[in-house]
Amino acid sequence: MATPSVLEVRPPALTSISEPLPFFDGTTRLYICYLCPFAQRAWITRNCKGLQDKIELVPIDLKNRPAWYKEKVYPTNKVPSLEHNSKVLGESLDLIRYIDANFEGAPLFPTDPAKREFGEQLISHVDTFTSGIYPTFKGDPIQQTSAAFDYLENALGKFDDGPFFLGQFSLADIAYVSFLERFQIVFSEIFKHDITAGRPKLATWIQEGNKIDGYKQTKVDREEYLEAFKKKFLA
Ligand SMILES: N[C@@H](CCC(=O)N[C@@H](CS)C(=O)NCC(=O)O)C(=O)O
Repeated sequence: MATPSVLEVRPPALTSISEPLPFFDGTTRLYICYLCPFAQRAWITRNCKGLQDKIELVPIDLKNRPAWYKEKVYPTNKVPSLEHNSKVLGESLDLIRYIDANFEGAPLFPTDPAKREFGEQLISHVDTFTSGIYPTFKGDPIQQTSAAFDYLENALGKFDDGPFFLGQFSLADIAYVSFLERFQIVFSEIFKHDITAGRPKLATWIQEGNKIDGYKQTKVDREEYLEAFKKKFLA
C-alpha cells in the first residue's frame, strides 16, 4: 500500500461493438464501470491486495454495453461482477469480502473481535447511509445530511490506532470511500459546502485515504462524474 504511486493505465471501456471475451478460460475478470461507486469498491479491494496481475480489469460502457455481458456473463446486467473459477459473482459488498477471503495479499478485515463487530455494523449501515443522501439533492442537502455525516464522524472516534474506521484501512472504509468521494465532489461543486467542516476526523479520513495508492488509482474523473450527476439528479 505504501509503494510509490504509478498510475495504472486504464483500459478502454468495452461497448456494444466489442467482441466477446474468451469467458471461463481460467482468467479472473472484474467487470466494472469507471463511474460506478459500487464497482469501485471491488476495484479498490483488488488493488489494495496487490492483485493487479491476478484479476483483470474489464471496464464496460454502461450506456452502450455489449449484449454478451448480460447474455454470457452477468444476467442482472449490472457492475461489478467477478468471473472466477468458472462462476460469476456480483454485489459489491459480497465481492469485497470474497476477494479479501479468496485471494492472496494482506487481509483487509482485522482479526480483533471488537473491530470485526464494529466493521460489520458499519458495512451493514452503508446502504442506509448512501440511500439517505441522494434524495436530499432535491431538498436542502446541507441540513438534511448533517446527521448522516455526523454518524461517520462519531464512528471514526471508536478506535484511535489509526485514521480509519477500524484503525487501519479496511473493508469498512472501502464500503464508504467511493460514495464519500462523490458526495464531496457534489457538495463542494454544486452546493458550495465542505462536508468535512466541523468534522475533523472525517477530514483526516479523506486526507489519509487519498494517500492509499490502491484507492487513488480508482478515483472517479471529477468532470465526468459531475456531468453525469447533473443529468441524473438535477435535470
Ligand atoms: N447492489 C449492487 C448495485 C450495483 C449497481 O447498481 N451498479 C450500477 C452502476 S453504478 C449498474 O450496473 N447499473 C446498470 C443497470 O442498472 O442497468 C452492488 O452493490 O453491486
